[in-house]
Amino acid sequence: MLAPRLSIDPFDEAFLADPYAQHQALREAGPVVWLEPIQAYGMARFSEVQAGLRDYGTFCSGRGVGLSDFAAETPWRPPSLLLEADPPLHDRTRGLMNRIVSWQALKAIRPVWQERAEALADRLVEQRRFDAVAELGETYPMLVFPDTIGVPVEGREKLLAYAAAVFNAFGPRNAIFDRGNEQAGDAAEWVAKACKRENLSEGGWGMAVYEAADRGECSADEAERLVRSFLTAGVDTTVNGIGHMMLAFASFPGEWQKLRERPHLVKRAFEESLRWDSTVQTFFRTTTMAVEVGGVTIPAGSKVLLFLAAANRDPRKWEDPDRFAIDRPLGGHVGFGFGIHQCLGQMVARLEAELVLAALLKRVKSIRLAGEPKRRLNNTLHAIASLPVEVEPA
Ligand code: PQS
Repeated sequence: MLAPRLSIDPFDEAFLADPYAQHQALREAGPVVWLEPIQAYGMARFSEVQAGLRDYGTFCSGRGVGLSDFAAETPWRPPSLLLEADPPLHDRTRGLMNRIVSWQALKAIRPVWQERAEALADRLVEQRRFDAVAELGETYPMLVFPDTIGVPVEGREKLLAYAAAVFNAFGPRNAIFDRGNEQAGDAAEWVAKACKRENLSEGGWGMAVYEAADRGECSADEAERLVRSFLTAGVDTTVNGIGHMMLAFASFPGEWQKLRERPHLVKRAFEESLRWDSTVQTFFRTTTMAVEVGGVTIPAGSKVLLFLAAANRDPRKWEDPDRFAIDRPLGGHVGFGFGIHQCLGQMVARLEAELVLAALLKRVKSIRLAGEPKRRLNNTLHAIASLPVEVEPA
């Protein structure tokens, strides 16, 4: 059977501005669709997305997780040794990184991260009105994450523009990609320098990668590129994760009341906000062989776009999926992906969100939108440029 052919372009500006409006059409068309404008397959139902992520042998990452096929085109930057790698290479580098982003490492940073969350919450609640993206979503990760990696202070604000450009590069070479590159300016050079051993501080996670190289776990060149992974994936993702968590509470005020009564739901609230609005909207895989999905044969060497965010609102999986409900039964969303590539930084993201949310919860009686949220279009991330909120102190 052939896949239904759709004229939906998941990277045009209307789609990116409101992807949720079009996810239903993608899911309803079938388990696999052919997306004419990008000449690639797509899967938007939970069960097929999860199965595709599980089957890394058929749906590989080594040919890139963007639209560009590394077997046919030169990658936009040297491929990530994690994200854009398959086993066995992937498992070696991922094992090394897992030992750095460990439970013990997180336990060690928690007190300092908590102190910074409390201080920031004090200030914002005193202000009453603030931009939950510029003054919280961006400020908090920038207060904690770059120090933990150990990058220079001078110029570190470039991390945001760099990440935005990389995430754009997973899509087509559209106007959003060009704009992102322009705005990044010399950010890629700054990041390349920051990844070098001599520019990383002692005791940081960046230096820890080089220490793994000293023990023979990887080469020095690989270490440099693995530090780049921290710097690429670690900021813009949590910026928008925290941003959407705040948007969720501002949009569903009853959930804040619920959380005030049941503060043990803090961690679940963040998971639910990721399900409700997944920062990472999509990723591609490439088929290594012909594969049948729901009666449709996808030929070998095809790009397949996995709609993580659509899967996270698939009514086949979730009851009342458009509702943000912090006490919904745990369901195993795919906002952090699934399988061998599942987010390396998920514990970091969870810790940041938990500390921010807990700090606000102690101080805030209610949250409301104080203006129109503004979106920032990105080919991979669902991103917010500005989110004016007003809080009522407890
Ligand atoms: C890298 C790893 C992960 C890397 C979008 C992108 C990523 C989540 C959402 C990402 C980007 C880069 N993660 O290893 O360089």
